[in-house]
Amino acid sequence: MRELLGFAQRAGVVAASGIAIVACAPGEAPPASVESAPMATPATAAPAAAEPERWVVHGPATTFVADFLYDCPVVVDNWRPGAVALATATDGTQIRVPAETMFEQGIGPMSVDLYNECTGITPADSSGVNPEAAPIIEVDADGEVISGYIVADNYYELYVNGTLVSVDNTPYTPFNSSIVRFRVNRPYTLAFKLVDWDEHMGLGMELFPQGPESDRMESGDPWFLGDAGLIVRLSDGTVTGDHWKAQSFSISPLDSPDDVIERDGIHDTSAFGRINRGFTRPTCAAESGDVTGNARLFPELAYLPNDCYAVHYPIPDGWEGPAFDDSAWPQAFEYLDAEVSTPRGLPAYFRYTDLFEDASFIWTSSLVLDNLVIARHTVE
Ligand SMILES: [Ca+2]
Ligand SMILES: [Ca+2]
Ligand SMILES: [Ca+2]
Repeated sequence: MRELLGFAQRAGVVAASGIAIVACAPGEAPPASVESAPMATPATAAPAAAEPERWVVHGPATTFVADFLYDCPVVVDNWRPGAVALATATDGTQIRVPAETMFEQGIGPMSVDLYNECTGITPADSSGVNPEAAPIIEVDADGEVISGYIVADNYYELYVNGTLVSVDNTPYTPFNSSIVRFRVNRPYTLAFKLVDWDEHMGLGMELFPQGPESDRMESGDPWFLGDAGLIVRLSDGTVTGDHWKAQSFSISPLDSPDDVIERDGIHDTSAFGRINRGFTRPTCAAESGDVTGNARLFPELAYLPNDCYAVHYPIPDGWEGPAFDDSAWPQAFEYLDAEVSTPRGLPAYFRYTDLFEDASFIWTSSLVLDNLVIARHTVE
């Protein structure tokens, strides 16, 4: 992840004007279909056909369902729209990108803030943090109360033994962090749905600040490959690490769908190696001299399609529950703090590293290309 300095003024203006709620890409009709857009579920989108092993999408999704899901009420340095779109796969299946989320459906419980610039909850350090600020979500009435802290780039939903316990209240940016409490008996299974959000919808790329309001003109990058990460520590000592399972269900941007192969239950991009932010971008996402990008907030820029691919997989039923068999899934990969962000870029974590003692950031083998990930761990 990187910061979006200079974005604040523009974002504030747009939000205050109310225009952004119905803003469209140049030449695009207003989103009259927003209310009636089908909640396409890959697992059920093609009931008459055999379940496809994968869906391939070529180019960005251009059918927008929502221009932004979250409107920060104050001006912050790093606010992004959190749009949702429908991508059409080569077999005609429509896939909601970057993901179907409980946030979009308005289903909670919404997360309680550890750090959130939009709500003004920004303790200077962990001494100002009260884990009891979070209500106790009942999984088992006679269980043990567990509290904990979560940082996810960009979005998470947490299930405990199949019960939805916390929904990230900020789907894209600014980068926030959360407090969670729940009551449960052991063993219990933690299951996270994780989304690395994007602005080239469905292609896993961000739009870095462009245009006269940006103070980062020189580093503005209309095809920035967004990266991800999850770190969790619970009061019973449970921490994220490579003993967790993590499987990817949406992989982009790719020069070819053949860059992903299915191997022993893994949606495998290991030919690229372990990928962090140092990843050399695919040719399809290479920077060019042209000003391009999804200019939804910068209509002076052209919206140009590109030649990248995305590969999507259906999320299996029951993924959130304790009975789900994740034995064939790959182990999670650990990432160093410095591979994920910086103290300046992610105060939601770096101010409170003592609350995450012994925990590591995790993701799949690709911190960059894997944009919809399920991570699971059972606490015995
Ligand atoms: Ca978030
Ligand atoms: Ca991200
Ligand atoms: Ca990404």
